[in-house]
Amino acid sequence: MDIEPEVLALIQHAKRVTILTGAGVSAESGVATFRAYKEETQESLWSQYDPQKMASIDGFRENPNRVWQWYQWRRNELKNKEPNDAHKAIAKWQQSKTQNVTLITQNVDGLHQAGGSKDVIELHGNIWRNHCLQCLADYNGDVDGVETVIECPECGGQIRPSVVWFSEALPEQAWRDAESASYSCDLFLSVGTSSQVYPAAGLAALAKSQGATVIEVNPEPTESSVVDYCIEGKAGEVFKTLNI
Ligand code: BV8
Ligand code: ZN
Repeated sequence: MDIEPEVLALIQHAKRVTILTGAGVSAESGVATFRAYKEETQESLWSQYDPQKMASIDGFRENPNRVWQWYQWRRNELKNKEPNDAHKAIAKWQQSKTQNVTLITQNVDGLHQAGGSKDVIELHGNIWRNHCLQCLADYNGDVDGVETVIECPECGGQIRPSVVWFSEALPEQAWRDAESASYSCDLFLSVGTSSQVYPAAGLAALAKSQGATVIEVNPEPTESSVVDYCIEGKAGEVFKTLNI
């Protein structure tokens, strides 16, 4: 795949790079994305389940065990998944001495960390962590194979996955860090996201508003109106070509 020289130059000469990743960056690791990706007629995760039921506080309150089991299924799906070339290339880029690179992810799979990234701004939490819905205490017990909601040892409440559900606020510190990284970059790279979920999808517009160039990496351009350039390709292949 070839990348236009002008785009390549923008990426190589940027001083402060902010990267926002979505489910597409894990697609080449074999992880289902949330919305069907036409070319691969990949089974879309959400199409099997109603997201408002599964990834929402109302869904959990209505049927805690069903939501808990969906997350246990997803954790099982993730167990044998490895970071791909995109995760590894981004981790290497973050070590750059000449460019300041900040990584923000909407993903909850932990594959950026597995690929070597140290500082990851996790806007939507992390599927490998759990906490109590009622008293918010972290729960560090082993949940492998546990099929029903665990009772909180601190308060008797319900243990839930530490991900951000629809209509829940994003973690304050993560959102502040993501906003400031978007306000202060000269290049905003949106990788493998359909840019449909807010407020994460609004970060590119924040970056654009202060003069950053917005580049998207996606096999199919999204409707995002703030994108300056789209590198049409799979994240792993694009980052391999970029060789940064
Ligand atoms: C909040 C964690 C308020 C859980 C997730 C109407 C209009 C605007 C907004 C709203 C609205 N109604 C409601 C809202 C708000 C809502 C929202 O945005 N809804 C959307 C659907 C309209 N947002 C919220 O509820 C957020 N909270 O607003 O709170 C508030 C404020 C203060 C106080 C209290 C409350 C919370 C949103 C977080 C939800 N949690 N995940 C879990 O994972 O189970 S979201 C979920 O979607 C994932 O995190 C995922 O990352 C995220 C976004 O999806 P993408 O990552 O983009 O994935 P997708 O499949 O869509 O796209 C993949 C892309 O990759 C595609 O473009 C594809 O082409 C591409 N691709 C495929 N293969 C490759 C590739 N790209 C590169 N390489 C490849 N190989
Ligand atoms: Zn508790």
